[in-house]
Amino acid sequence: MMAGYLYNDVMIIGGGGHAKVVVDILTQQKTFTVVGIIDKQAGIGQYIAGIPIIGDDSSIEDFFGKNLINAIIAIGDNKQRAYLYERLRDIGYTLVNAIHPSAVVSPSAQVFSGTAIMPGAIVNASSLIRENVIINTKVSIDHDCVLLEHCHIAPGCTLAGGVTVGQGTLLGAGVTVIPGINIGAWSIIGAGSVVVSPIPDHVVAYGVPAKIIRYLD
Ligand code: JB2
Repeated sequence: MMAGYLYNDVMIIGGGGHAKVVVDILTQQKTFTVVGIIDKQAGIGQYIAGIPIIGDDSSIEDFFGKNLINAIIAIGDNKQRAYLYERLRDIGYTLVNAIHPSAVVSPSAQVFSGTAIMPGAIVNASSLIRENVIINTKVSIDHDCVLLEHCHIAPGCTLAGGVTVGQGTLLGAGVTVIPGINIGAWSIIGAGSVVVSPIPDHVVAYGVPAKIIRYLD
């Protein structure tokens, strides 16, 4: 990588399937130039989606300020993404958003840093999307929803108005949530579930209607 940094250069942390989509989005968004990927397994000299691997996590501190100031974490696992987000933020990196041009984000919605919004997603009026969230392909988030840090809304989910999703929670593909429901932190809602009543923190719930199946440690 060349010496010196540019304010519109960005590196991606994670080089798997999710990173390929984030590369795609950032390329089409045209706000940032993706200059490299930091991956735990892939080595320097390899390419992911045409982007070179520039190091592993031990290089993250070294790059800051000398080569790079912008980053985005592209790892689906919510705990790992949360850990890396806090590490990069504490170093001083600016965590950027990757928002696909086909996503519809209301001007009255607020999207915090490090969030990825995938093709065909909709974020409607007055919704609040906190840091390091994934709003995956063709998700629909209606008005006044609150998505807290590090949660992941998997492809095809539909959240009606006024739904809250807690920190680090995963809504599996195709989950539907009726209006005004609160879903707690670090829970998992199984694919295809229909959530019609509140879900607490640290549980696995699924079904139609969704029921608590087990508690997580
Ligand atoms: O701590 C880490 C770390 N942990 C995993 N640091 C760094 N720098 N890289 C890490 N990785 C890397 O993330 C792995 O070495 C691997 O290259 C990548 C994870 O790839 P995978 O394809 O297994 O998962 P993903 O996170 O890209 O995608 C998951 O989540 C998406 C949202 C999949 O479930 C996808 O299907 C899903 N769309």
